[in-house]
Amino acid sequence: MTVIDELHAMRDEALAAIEQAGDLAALDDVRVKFLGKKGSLTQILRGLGALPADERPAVGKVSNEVRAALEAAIDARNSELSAVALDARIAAEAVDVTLPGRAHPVGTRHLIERITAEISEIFIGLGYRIAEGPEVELDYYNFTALNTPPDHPARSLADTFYVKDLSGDVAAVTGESDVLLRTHTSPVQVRTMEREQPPIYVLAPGKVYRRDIPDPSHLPQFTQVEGLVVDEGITFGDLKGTLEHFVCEMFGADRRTRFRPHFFPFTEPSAEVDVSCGICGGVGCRFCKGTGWLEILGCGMVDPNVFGFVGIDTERYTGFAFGMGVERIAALKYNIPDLRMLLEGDMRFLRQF
Ligand code: 2NM
Repeated sequence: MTVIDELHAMRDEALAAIEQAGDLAALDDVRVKFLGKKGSLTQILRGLGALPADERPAVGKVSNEVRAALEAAIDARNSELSAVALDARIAAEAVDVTLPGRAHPVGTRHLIERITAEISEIFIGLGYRIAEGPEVELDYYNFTALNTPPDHPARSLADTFYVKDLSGDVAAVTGESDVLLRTHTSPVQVRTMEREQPPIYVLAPGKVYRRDIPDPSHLPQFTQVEGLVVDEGITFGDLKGTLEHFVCEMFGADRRTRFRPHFFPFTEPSAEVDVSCGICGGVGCRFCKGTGWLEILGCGMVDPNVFGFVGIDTERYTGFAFGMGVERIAALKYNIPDLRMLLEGDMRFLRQF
């Protein structure tokens, strides 16, 4: 077998191996095996020196042709295998745009927050400002300045959370304390009247605390909105018109109101306000316990004694005030049978609103 025959045999073997290389690594092995420094071509050409000089050019020419043919075949196969590798990578990394997306649950404000804001908006529309104050209050602002005498039952340990001083002060030893969790937001209004001269039109929304055992109609912590107006010539008629407007905005223009005489230490005269039952329209049903009416708030003309504590001139000014429990308003508006459901955080319940 001549050297040229050897070259041709090697070329055919190499072309077959190139064709069979299954991936880029195998193809490179083939290249090294046939064209590398110690590869087949080099081995064959090592015998070149033994040939007669006149045969060498022909062998050199065939050798170059074989190298060129193999390099071309390797390049071509390289392109094919690269394309296959790229296809495989694209397939592996592909994003399936038909897959359903992952839902990101969006939170909402709690029902009580939203109703508090709704009530606030109604009074802001009438020109009121929002006022805030501390939830841990002094007895003076929560009771004394609100004309609530020292022996009033609301002041008892059974009704009010008193804050104990743990520093070892006398108050801690005797159990008496002049610091408490506010039982209504009225102290915010007292602080406002202490600070500002009339005209005063303020709304005080916020958390309040009472020592009640939770049941369907009581919570030891709840949300109140109270309002206060002090100006020249304010009458009970202004109070009625204001609250009737509020009820229409909050519950609907078809609802009626009634004012029943009541007693509060801080207002005189005082009243409780009912709204006609939204279930039966006022004829009486289970929801309104047969009365046709639902109690929604308390109100009255600010007692002159309260003005005395804060230094407002009772000869020049009169005022009215009112207060309501937001959880109770929510329960009436949405027929919620038990106020505790508003605090339990059961999303199946809360998501309805
Ligand atoms: C109510 C009912 C009646 C009230 C009174 C005052 C203040 F500070 F002017 F004396 N603030 N809030 C008031 C009056 C609150 O809640 C049922």
